[in-house]
Amino acid sequence: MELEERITKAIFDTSHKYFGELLHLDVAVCGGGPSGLITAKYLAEKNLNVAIFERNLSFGGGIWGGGMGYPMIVIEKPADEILREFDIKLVPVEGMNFYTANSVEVPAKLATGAINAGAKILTGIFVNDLVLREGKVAGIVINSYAIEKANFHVDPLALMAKYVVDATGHEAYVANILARKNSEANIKIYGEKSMWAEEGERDLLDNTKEIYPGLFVTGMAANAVYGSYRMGAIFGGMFLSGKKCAEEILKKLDKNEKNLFR
Ligand code: 48F
Repeated sequence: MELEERITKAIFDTSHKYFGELLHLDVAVCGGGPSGLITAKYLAEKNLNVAIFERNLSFGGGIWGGGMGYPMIVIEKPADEILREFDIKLVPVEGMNFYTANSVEVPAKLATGAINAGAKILTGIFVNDLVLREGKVAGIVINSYAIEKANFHVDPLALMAKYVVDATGHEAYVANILARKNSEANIKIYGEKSMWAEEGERDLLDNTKEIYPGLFVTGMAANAVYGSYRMGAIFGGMFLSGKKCAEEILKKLDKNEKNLFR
């Protein structure tokens, strides 16, 4: 066999196995920004089959750009405790209750943490719809983002999941799809408000929840669903929201498993 053939075969064979492991996920996380990466890490470390689907070729969402391109983000307490678990350097800001961190170091280490915990990150994959079963979200519909962008009429593929997380940021893309295509779901999406950092951060944890059976929202998507404020380059709420989302899913999984053995 020529080297070229062997390269192609290695890629075909391993990708086939890789996608095979995604056919029935415990949790499908839509969007690889800060909230999605954190959610995935805390679920994967409990030995769950978790994958993140990110439309761009890189994970990290809105972190890379820092604040208006300056390479720093702000993290307030107590979210710094989460970043310490990922070994991210935090610089205290004199007289303030917060830290700065580097906008390249943060996504790189969050993704490393999620991958080391066992989560898979698929890039270039667009979540364009949901699979529904009897009043519950039961999976995601995915396509290559390159195909979506080219506007080719190419049918997508579907993967099943016990839970789906909308971590798509300001667009709340997945929740919007659920609301727009399924009137019987009776979901109202309010859309995010203009900036008010303190209020936005405060609302975020309350807004992080299961909005429809099988579908959780985290990060800016949660504030967009419930019409709360945006907060700009302060990220503590995103990390706390990601962790809360994982904890809520773990509670549900725990309850469901117990019901099974009753
Ligand atoms: O936007 P993003 O970083 O969302 P987040 O985790 O964090 C918000 C902060 O970055 C910032 C902020 C801080 O105060 O307000 O904006 O809530 O990450 C969302 C990711 O989801 C991807 C998108 O490319 C980005 O990387 N995404 C969006 N829609 C889809 C998607 C989709 N339909 N399929 C796959 N990925």
